[in-house]
Amino acid sequence: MPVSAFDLVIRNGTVVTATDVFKGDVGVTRGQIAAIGQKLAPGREEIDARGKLVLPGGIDSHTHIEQLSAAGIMNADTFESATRAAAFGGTTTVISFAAQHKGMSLRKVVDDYSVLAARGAMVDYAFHMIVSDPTEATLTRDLPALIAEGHASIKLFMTYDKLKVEDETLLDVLAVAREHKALVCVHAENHGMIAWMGRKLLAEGKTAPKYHAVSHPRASETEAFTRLISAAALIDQPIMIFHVSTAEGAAIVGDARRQGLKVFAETCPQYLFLTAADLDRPGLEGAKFMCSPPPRDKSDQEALWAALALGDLQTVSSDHAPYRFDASGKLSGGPNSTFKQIANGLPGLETRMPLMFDAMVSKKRPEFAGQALQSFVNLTATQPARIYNLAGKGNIAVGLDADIAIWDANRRVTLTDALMVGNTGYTPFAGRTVKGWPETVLVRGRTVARDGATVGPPGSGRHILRTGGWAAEPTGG
Ligand code: DUC
Ligand code: ZN
Ligand code: ZN
Repeated sequence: MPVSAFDLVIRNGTVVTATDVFKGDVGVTRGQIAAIGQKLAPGREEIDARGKLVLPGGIDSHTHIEQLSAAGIMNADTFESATRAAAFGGTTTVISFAAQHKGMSLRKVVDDYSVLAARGAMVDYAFHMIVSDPTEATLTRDLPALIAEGHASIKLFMTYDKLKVEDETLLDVLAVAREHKALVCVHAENHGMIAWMGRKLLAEGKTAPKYHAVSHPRASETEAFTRLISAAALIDQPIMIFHVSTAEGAAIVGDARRQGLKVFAETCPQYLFLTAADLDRPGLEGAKFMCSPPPRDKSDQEALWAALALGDLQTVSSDHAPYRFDASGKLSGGPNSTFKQIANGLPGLETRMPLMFDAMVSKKRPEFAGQALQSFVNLTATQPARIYNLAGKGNIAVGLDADIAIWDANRRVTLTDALMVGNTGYTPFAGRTVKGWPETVLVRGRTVARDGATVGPPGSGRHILRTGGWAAEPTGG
């Protein structure tokens, strides 16, 4: 019996990184990439990737999993079902939230989510800590200790009654993050404008889901971005602005970056593929497309694609926030719910990678001409790994974790509710046919999904601690 040089060899594929595309073999030993080259020695296991693309697994850096909303509605996914959806869709690492609500100890919140994830996750994971109750103990005891332990990012909300922080508190948290080296991610919308618009619309009897989009005026994004960036600049603290939805928002981020400010930003498939018109459906059907901020217009989609290509926006996450279209989720307020009573959020973990691949690689978005595959990898894996300090992740290189998705670039798949493997029961992207699908997905060299079947097992995901604080030097144009 010849001695196998590797545990696994992925042979004869076209390997894609954020910078290169080349034909070759990838050898994996003990979960890590041990060699990349031609005609590698045999592995104990071999995958024939001839005619296929060998890409880094996706990193979805903004997902809500097993999380209770501020309104008390549990989202539809457990760590098991959400990470099954991730694996199915080519994502091998997720960052979800340890969500503090008022009165909760942040330490206990992180401990509790860690237990849930350790039990259920079948891909690797990390947490952003949502801080909604920045008490003295949270700021001076729990946050410094938790950041030092590897939870190197904080999430703040500038809107939502029960979550929002006011300007002074925002600065308190930014200052703690600066001292202890954490990145601060922010849901930046102007609360007053949204609340005022909501009251006005309801008073006029405008209650349908489509008014959700009207109630989040474009200015609510631009005002909050500007205020947030000013606050972060005041104390020189890096920030990540979540889910940019408007052309103006993207422009504000771009301007800030050109001034040298440490501002990063993401957008999500719902802002690239949906518009506010999707919320305008009979009855409450439009609730399936309700997220905050809302999808905008075609011209915003174009501006967001341009901003991604320019590097003004550096990542595309799903903002997976799944609520079933029934009384346990979207319709918990009953059949006559107003848009204000409907949980905000969309499922997106399993469709993010295929939608982006289809648009960038198969349909050849012109912004990425000549660099489509590398740009796809960069936006969905390499940049999130860098920005969030996910060591060992986001690329195909010797010494990194063998988190790999083997794509069939020619496979056409129609997205349907029935195809989805998460717990939400629907996809807002139903009816679209995408070209390109991740057929085999590996986490640290272990197959977690193959040909549409996920194999897990739950609990096999590893917690990626980001010790050393936030010290990334991301690129991004
Ligand atoms: N909006 C949020 O603020 N969070 C989750 C999803 C959403 O739509
Ligand atoms: Zn948000
Ligand atoms: Zn979110």
